[in-house]
Amino acid sequence: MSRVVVVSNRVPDPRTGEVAGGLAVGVHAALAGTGGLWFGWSGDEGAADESPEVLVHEGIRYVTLDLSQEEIDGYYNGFCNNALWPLFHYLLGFLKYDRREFEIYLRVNARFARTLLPRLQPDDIIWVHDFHLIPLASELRRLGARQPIGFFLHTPFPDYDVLRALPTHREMLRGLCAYDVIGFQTEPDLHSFRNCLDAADLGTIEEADRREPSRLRASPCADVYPIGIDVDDCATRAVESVTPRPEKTMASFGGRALVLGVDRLDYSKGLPERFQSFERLLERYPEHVGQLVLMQIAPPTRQGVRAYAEIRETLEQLAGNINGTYAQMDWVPIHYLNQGVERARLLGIMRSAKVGLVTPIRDGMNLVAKEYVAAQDPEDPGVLVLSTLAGAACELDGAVLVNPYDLDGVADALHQVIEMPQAERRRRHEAMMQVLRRNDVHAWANRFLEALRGQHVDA
Ligand code: ADQ
Repeated sequence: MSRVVVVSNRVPDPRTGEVAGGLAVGVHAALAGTGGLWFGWSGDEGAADESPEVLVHEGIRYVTLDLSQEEIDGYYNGFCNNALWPLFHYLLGFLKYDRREFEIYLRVNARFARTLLPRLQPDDIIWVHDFHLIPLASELRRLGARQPIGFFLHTPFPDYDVLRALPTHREMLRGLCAYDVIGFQTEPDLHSFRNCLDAADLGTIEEADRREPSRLRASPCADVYPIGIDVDDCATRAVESVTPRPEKTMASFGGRALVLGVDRLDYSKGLPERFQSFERLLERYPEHVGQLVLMQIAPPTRQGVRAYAEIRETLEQLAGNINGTYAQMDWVPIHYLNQGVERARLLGIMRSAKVGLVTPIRDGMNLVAKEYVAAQDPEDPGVLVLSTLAGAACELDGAVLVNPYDLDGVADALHQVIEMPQAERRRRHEAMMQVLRRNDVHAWANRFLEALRGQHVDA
């Protein structure tokens, strides 16, 4: 079977033991099966001309590059996180475009291609992840790579009227069209992509094709591949870790019902609106005052980007104000933790929470929603309150769906689910578990790789 080569912005360090997150789990299984290669940024700063570090761990070859400070600023903090991230999340108010950063983004992609090319074997299949690496396929093709190259976008893909706010949107679309297979999280993302191709009228792609000696194509094979989780792993870890630690956590809340939010600290996750909705709940349904605790776990990320420092400040102020207004001697409404939590412990806390509150204002999928469901006790499950603007809402119709901008609507939903009868909670949970098992992370990776293998010239 062809070797799988995965390329992603960051590559996890296998020496730390923990393979975090859904992407890493799915990709890891696919790589382990074929003695694969995982290529990307080490996460460290270093001279741009240094050769990559190679580490072989359990049959997988990890090849990582350092980036120079200029590259980190221009490519990662700059074009990726100041332009593409807000653009793809429909949040144009956060969009910052700088032509120099775009050029550095292209340069980093070209450097990735040059470093990767000599390490490729003719019958490899190459799976590229996320918006950081959109131009990688065309760079590899320019250098003569003929292997099938696939791309999976973890974020949403925006409608054309949003996409065209980016001055270089045509270059980005052209970059995507150099892939053989493109995967999106949901049908609406795929639909937007197709509309964008039509609207941008990329006839010029074909011209480019004729000039390229390689196999650039005008219409890549695009489809929906919703990312999933390792359901049994989540459930097992949740059960194992629920005693004794989260019991202690619960004891510290005096046995009160827990409403739980778990997110990277990111402005797309709807955290200020979430805190305000909780405040609205206490205002409009005073019977919950002193009875419910909102625990929000949100470790800081992308600290080199200004908007992330700002969201952190906003949240600290909001939590302070709400706690200041409502706190009692032995109770504070919002327990806000600005830190990561070890995975097993996190799943244990999820299992102890009566409500999983997942209300991004835009999200490609949202794995926390899926992990929360998998972590529940099937006999007495908690309820997932989920934003209609998360990709996960396309699959998890057993959740109570809310619009995160509608603070009263979220407050009403919280009030409703706290009293939800056990039979209804079980029915909803069972329906969602069926979806999670059908579309788990292994099914996701296998389906994508199968499509990619089908593109092999000799297949
Ligand atoms: P993210 O935006 O990072 O991912 P998400 O899908 O929720 O969002 O995945 C986060 C992962 O990190 C989850 O596995 C979660 O358990 C973990 N995590 C979050 N907060 C944590 C904390 N405080 N401590 C420890 N672990 C924590 C991007 C896209 C998503 C898409 C994924 C996968 O933005 O829409 O679902 O990729 O495709």
